[in-house]
Amino acid sequence: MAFDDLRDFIRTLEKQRELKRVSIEVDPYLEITEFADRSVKNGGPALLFEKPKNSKVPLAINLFASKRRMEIALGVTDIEEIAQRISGFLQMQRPEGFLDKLKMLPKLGELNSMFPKAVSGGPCKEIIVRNDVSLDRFPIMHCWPGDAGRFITLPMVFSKNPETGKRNCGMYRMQVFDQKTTGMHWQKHKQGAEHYRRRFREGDSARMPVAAAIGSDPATMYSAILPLPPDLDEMMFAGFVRGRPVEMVKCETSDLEVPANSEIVLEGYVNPGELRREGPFGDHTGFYSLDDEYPVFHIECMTYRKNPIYASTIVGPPPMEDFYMGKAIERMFLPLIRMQLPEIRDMCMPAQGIFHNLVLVSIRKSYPGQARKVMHAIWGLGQAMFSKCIVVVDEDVDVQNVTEVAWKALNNIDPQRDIEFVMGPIDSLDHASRMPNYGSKMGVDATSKWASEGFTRRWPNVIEMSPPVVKRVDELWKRAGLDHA
Ligand SMILES: Cc1cc2nc3c(=O)[nH]c(=O)nc-3n(C[C@H](O)[C@H](O)[C@H](O)COP(=O)(O)O)c2cc1C
Ligand SMILES: [Mn+2]
Repeated sequence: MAFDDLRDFIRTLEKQRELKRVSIEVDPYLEITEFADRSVKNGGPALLFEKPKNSKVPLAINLFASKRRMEIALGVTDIEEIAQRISGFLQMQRPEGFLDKLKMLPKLGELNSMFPKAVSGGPCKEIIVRNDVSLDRFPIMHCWPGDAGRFITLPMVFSKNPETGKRNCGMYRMQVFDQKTTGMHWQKHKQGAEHYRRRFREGDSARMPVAAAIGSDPATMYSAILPLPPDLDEMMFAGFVRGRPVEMVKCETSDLEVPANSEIVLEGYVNPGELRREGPFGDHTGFYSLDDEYPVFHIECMTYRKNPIYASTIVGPPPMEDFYMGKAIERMFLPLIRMQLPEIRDMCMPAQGIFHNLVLVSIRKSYPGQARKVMHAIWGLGQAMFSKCIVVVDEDVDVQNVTEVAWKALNNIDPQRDIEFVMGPIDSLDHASRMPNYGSKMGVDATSKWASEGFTRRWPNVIEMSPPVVKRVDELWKRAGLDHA
């Protein structure tokens, strides 16, 4: 079951009591943030603001802001199902006989749904505006008091690799400078920035076409945040997840393509070398990220649906919607990581660590120094390079239980021996690193230490009651009348 578009998703959420309409007027200047923040922190529903102040366009927020809504968004009862489907592909073997081949058919069908389908038109073309482009039509939020202005926070930003022609889609916030100009906050390490750099380096001074689509079916929207390898099309991943190809339609002003079911599409370009101050912005970290220079996005054409719905999110002190989006990434990408690092049992990025500030990893240790090898491998793996503190524990530790990790890890370390610092790339949002984008990271080997690792003392066991006694006391407990105490 794949959603047709954002509206279809909203209808389903509403039916399942996961979305509430707000029919009173609420201001996109700060007020919607306060609503959304309270709702996500209280385990509340997604919100559809029908009357954002100064706009005729309704605004949807917190669409992905719970475990349950992430599952609905991706059409599963548990995110692990997607992880298992990915594993299934990775373990696919040459079919041996007819039966094997038959069994593979559904898989081939799944493969088929991965490839985006080019269509010649679609809902996002219902209204085409070229001459009086104005972002003022949309209820773009001013999220936090110290923000530099209004920001589009949930866009799917499309660009093409100038060398390979491959498409990329990333979610990069866009600060509104005026009615037809925004910032383009693709950070240094992201694919949009790479496309931009490549053009610039080659001395190509021509405009670089960019399109931002806002609001689509949820799997497609979600794919924009996935840390996929460069040149791997997010639209393929979206098609795989939803089990139905993403329909793509050509832009009016460039040869970029966008999801045909988008609510709103902003078409335009960035000029190589043209930068402008962007930020500050109340960010994922829960702090305001500092202002910095980013490219400028010039909008030439807007296309949108009749009665469009504007999709938005806020980030800020955790847990926010982005935590639930990030948690699903953690679950879906585990099998991929385990392909390279099969010793990894589980991984957890707790909310307080804002994705990558704290990565807890459990491993099955088979040789000396393996915990350190795992840290370095993670630091070398795409956006996992941003992992600021990696704590590696033995496989008996449940990394989803942060209390257990703290207890066992803190007992297991000799800090000077077991903590390792490395220098390398740092997330652009990190405000503590000595320089922007460059600084230190910490790995903690909290596994039990072996003689082959130079540990000459004996290693103690964790205390556990013997099972027969536990069983006996289960009974005695009741007899002692303590059940109701
Ligand atoms: C709500 C939200 C907002 C985001 N804003 C930005 C942003 O402004 N700049 C950025 O570089 N990454 C941002 N990200 C993270 C990227 O979307 C993410 O790193 C993605 O994998 C980048 O895709 P790419 O590898 O194709 O560049 C945001 C993520 C979320 C969930
Ligand atoms: Mn990408």
